[in-house]
Amino acid sequence: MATWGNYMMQDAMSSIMEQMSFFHDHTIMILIMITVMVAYIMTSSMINKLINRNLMEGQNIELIWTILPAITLMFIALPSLRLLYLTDEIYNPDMTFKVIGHQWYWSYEYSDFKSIEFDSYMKPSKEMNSSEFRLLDVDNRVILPMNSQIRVLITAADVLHSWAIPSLGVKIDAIPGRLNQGAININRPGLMFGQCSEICGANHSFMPIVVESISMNNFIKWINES
Ligand SMILES: [Cu+2]
Repeated sequence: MATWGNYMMQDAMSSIMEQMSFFHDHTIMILIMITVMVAYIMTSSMINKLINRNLMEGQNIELIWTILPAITLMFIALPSLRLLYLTDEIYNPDMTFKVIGHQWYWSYEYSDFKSIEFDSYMKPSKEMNSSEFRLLDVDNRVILPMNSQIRVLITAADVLHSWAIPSLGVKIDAIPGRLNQGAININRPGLMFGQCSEICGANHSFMPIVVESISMNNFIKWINES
């Protein structure tokens, strides 16, 4: 990753996250327009000498400045709701895998095939090679096939955790005694990094998540070999 890449979010790896980025940009554009307008009105009303101390009300202008913000809010609320429901939608999944949060590591189960189970711990800095990210890489990555609908079932064994991967637009709480569900559809091969996002104890910062998406053929090969 380039120097600037270290300061930025990973690019979207799923269409849901792509939509979230678009929505973010759309909302920021509206915010910029409002900020510019308010700044202009504030400076101009400080500078000019247009004063009328008999002015008590103006029905028309009041109607306009009540309705315009309401319409502006609709332009944010409607796409936001669309995105909310898209994120929540579970299509017919091709496969399911399970995530269990522990203090302080993740464990994964693939029980659709033979029952594959493994723990995923953060790699200690001493054992890293130069292509890996400190505090972010794990010993056992989650391997998933790309271009397929995947269901994630998430729970925790001890305390609250949260399985979060920004580039997939996924952040689902891992709650003891509860099973949460999420949907993933990764649209290209690569690595997705994430971290536990619920303060879960002393080593909360040291239970990262790495998802590796590969082609379906390679995924089947991986399943057969593990
Ligand atoms: Cu945690």
